[in-house]
Amino acid sequence: FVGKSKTGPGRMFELMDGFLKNDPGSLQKDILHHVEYTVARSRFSFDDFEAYQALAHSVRDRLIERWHDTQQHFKKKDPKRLYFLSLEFLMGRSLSNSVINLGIRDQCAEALSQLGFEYEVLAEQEGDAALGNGGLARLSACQMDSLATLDYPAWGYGLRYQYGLFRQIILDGFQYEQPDYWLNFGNPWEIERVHVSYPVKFYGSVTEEVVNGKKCNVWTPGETVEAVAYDNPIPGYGTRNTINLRLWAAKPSDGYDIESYNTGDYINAIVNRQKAEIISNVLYPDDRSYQGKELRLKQQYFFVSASLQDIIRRFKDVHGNFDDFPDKVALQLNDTHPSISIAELMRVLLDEEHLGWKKSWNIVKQVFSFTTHTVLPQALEKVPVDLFQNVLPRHLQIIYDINFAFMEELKKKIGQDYSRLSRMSIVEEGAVKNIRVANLSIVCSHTVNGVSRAHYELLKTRVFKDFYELWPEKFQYKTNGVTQRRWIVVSNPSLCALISKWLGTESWIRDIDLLAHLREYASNSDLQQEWMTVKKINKMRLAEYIETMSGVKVSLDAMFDVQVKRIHEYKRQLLNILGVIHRYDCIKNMGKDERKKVVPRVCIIGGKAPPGYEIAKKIIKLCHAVAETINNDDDVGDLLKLVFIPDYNVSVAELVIPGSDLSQHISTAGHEASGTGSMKFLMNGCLLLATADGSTNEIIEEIGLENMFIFGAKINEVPALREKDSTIKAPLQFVRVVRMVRDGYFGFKDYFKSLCDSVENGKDFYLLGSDFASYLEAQAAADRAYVDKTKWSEMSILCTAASAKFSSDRTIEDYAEETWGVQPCKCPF
Ligand code: GFP
Ligand code: GFP
Repeated sequence: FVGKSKTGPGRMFELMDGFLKNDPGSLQKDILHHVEYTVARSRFSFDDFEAYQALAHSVRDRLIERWHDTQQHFKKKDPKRLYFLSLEFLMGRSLSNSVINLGIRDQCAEALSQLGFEYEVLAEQEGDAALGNGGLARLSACQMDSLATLDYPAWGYGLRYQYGLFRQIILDGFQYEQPDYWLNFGNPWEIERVHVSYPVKFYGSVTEEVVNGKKCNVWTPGETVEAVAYDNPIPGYGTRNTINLRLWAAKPSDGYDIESYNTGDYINAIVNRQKAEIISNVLYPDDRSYQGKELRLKQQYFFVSASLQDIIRRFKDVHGNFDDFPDKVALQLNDTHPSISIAELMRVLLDEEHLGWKKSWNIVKQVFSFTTHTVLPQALEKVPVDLFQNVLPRHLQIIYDINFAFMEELKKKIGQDYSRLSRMSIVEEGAVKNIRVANLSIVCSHTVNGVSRAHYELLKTRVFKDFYELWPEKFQYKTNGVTQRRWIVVSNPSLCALISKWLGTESWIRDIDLLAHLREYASNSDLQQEWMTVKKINKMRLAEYIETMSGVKVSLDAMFDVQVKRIHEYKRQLLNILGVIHRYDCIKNMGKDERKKVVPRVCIIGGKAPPGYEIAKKIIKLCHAVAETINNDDDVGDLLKLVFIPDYNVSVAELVIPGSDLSQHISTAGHEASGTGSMKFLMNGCLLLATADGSTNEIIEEIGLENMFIFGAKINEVPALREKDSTIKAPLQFVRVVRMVRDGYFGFKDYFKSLCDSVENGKDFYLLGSDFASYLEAQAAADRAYVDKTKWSEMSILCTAASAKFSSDRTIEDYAEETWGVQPCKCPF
């Protein structure tokens, strides 16, 4: 291994005698080295956290080696690269995932045990990197893992928020938000790149000037902020390829502000500069309506401007002109959040590269692909024109020009249908004029993707119907997937070992289709027994956690029934809680003999409510109030428990999901674009109780209705049900349980009134009432199935076998082939 120069750094590599070794002895030496020189502690006295830091740095060294080789290899081969632009990445912990993907977990454990430390204990020292809200952000993280594993020449780009998603604290059953200053104790998984930084400009004005005899628009910005790169190596599994997630942090620009300094206001000049850092300070909690927020627009532009400067710089390092740009660059827009990059690329090509409108537009329309993650109209971002004009005046001009050309083209096709023209326009007219970011993304992208087949159908027939009729060829879908590395190998090691034993290979970790072979053994009683033993171990882990967090002791014989996800009315945690109240009410009214037949349940709910979402917060409080009553009722005992798991995040999910028997995915049909939680539960052999919404429809095809508990209105039935007054259809049981809440059975009568109102008196938009009876039937079917242990274990095995389709490896291969046009580029060992 020889570098460029015999006297320069290349010589150093030669002296290093190749790569770092991965045997326990070498790892131990490295850990001690980092204890002494990185953590600066004595090698004779360091605690768990310091040992974790030293271990993390030893692993990071190995990541960096691979990362270097991968980047060099990509440089040499110059393949078409995929750039994944996303405002959110929910990475969780890095240590556990890295040691698995590098194949050094057991060696690390051995090295540590000789030093007197336990690997599992150290892994718990790491905090989560929670740079995202929910499904969308965790999907980005899963997709990065698949991109690396499948050797795609990909980069992720995003923002390095100083504060991740808020921490949820529960006091007296109410949610409180606490800032998550996740960088407090340093972050060994990132590499600060002081030399990789770009100026990002805001505000100012645009003037028309003549440059070299040509009329040009010249933007004179009013503020410049520096974007500094922080690189996060993402290792693939079973490959040397290690790709990069580059996150930008805002720093004050180095430029000299003569005016402020001349006026003598030195201190204020510095304080003002510091304000630049605000841009990358905080992640917006998902309240699904960002309208009018200047900081959010600045965050979006900040990260795409820096990313595009970096991407164009890398391209220009090798290419003399832009002709090959679309053959070398694919830009993926993860939802509308990075869509301002369309106008930014146009601006760079027009104003800085002077390619002219036609040529620039021709490039732009070939490089962007857009994936939308929602069906909710209120979640489609709009930016007030006034705000745009102030923050990004030149970009607004460009968007107007794009829209003008689009409207002209459209008129030629559809004539003077003004209502359709106005619906499709990128500019929304009205009391407040807005830019419709989704329309901009569709007009300028070559491909628009949905995240499940059902989502795609809704995009075609409802959300983007006008656009689909105009450009049917643009629309595709890639059903979401999750990575089996994180969701089985890391989070459920016992199940991982069992699967490998029965399949006779570990290859399924890379080649997920092999998992389907588990079907062949689903009815084998030996496997069933081992399978249920693994489940029990995981349930024990979860039960211990529940006791620590909530003080509630739960029985391992009970069915663990889980719903964990962001709290939202459409996800219907309220339906779940009302179902629990019904179960409680039934038990209370039973005789002794009848009670003997009850299947014991532990109902587990977890998730964060967006800080400004009042109803979601009331749902959390209701859950606690009901739990308080049930869990303290000796009459009920182990037959029913309700627990709320606070501060749900990726590492909590890694504990909860393997220990679940049943999980609920019960959104009102037509509201969940895909859903990915269900896939993680499926992989872990957990049965699903669900509505036929989002990707569940495809899960049904893989596993069969007989192995699931499906209930409720179908997507196409929902609009008609809403037309009718849904309360008319609500069954008596529903009226009764809502009445219990209204009447103060669980206390807080006045506080819960608006929650009850939201599902009664003709206001039950999410159809809890009309789905209630079939929900209870599905729950009863789950109880019956749980009693037959043999049947239940067979169904559980079939769930894992059926999860093969829902690996993000499949999703990424489909994107690479059908949307991005990128090929694997494998770095040699
Ligand atoms: C990348 C990395 C650099 C690294 C080079 C060469 O550069 O840090 O030195 O690869 O390995 F970011 P670009 O692809 O950004 O040019
Ligand atoms: C959103 C959608 C989900 C979808 C994910 C990933 O998740 O249906 O599965 O994106 O595509 F709502 P949340 O961010 O809302 O959790």
